[in-house]
Amino acid sequence: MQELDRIVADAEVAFAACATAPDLEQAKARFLGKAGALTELLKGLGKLPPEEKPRAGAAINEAKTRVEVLLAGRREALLAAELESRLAAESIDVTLPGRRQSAGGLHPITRAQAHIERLFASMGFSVADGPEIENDFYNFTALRMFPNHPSRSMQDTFYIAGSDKVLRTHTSPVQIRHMQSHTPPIRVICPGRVYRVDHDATHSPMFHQIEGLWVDEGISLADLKGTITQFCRAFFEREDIEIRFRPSYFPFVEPGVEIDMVWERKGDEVKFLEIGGAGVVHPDVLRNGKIDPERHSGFAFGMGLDRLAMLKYGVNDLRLFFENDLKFLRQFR
Ligand code: 2NL
Repeated sequence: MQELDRIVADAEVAFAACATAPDLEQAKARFLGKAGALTELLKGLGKLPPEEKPRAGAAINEAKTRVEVLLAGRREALLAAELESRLAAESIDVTLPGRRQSAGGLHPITRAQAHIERLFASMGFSVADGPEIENDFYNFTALRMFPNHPSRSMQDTFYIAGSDKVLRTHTSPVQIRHMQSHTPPIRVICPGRVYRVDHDATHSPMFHQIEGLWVDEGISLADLKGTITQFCRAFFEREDIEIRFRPSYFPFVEPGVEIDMVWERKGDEVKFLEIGGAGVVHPDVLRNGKIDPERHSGFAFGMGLDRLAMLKYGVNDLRLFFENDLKFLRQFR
């Protein structure tokens, strides 16, 4: 039975040489597998004389048990070693400083818009919004911009091919929709994104507009002047601000005006800045909004929100607002 002792000793050496679990399963096959050394011996029992069979069989089985014990011991040792090395590799250095969560903030355009909404709300205006993808009627026709109007050209407006859809070029369509679904008195402002084919230092293909509309009995340009003056003084936090109207033309108003604001006074010299346009809503535009122009009148105005934000925060390039440079944006938190 020296042969059995040798097999057990061989198994011990072979198992010890295995560095991984798959290696160990391979080595196991050499001793306990179908063609393994001990299995072969058991198969050979039949050839022995009957009186030797019980003792030889018992001896082989005892050797088999010893090999199985060795195998189990090695399996456990390999598992423990693997766990050990994973613990070492995946350990966490609890002395490292934490990753700081940076605080977000509102975009300056968003802040200016919220401020403007608040100021107009204090004068009784509500806020309305509507689709940025508009149809031809609401964006142009309802505002008396007839088919030959220059701003309807492909060079000026983004069209959606094969449809009557356009990216709205102003927020006026929101006001047409608002008039259709409300009855006077109407006091509403419509801030939002608008789109025109234009791109340079002072124009972006997407920019922001804020329009306002007040319709009631007997509303005139005098009400417009008071409203815009109050707004400018509150928004720029300067009580010395005055505004003036210059005659101008927009198809959706009659009469129409440009609004200038006093920005600087040097002795007798006064420096004005243009901040938007306005006028008395054209009777046909009121009709398109299902409002009777014989009974009601109103004013409307439009201002560039980006430009108002540039003036308020002292920003000299419109593009800075849309580049998402955190060094710029953080200054407004
Ligand atoms: C500008 C000029 C303006 C309006 C916008 C308006 C809207 C309706 C009816 C009548 Cl629904 N008018 N809006 C009127 C005059 C001028 O904007 O320079 N905006 C930046």
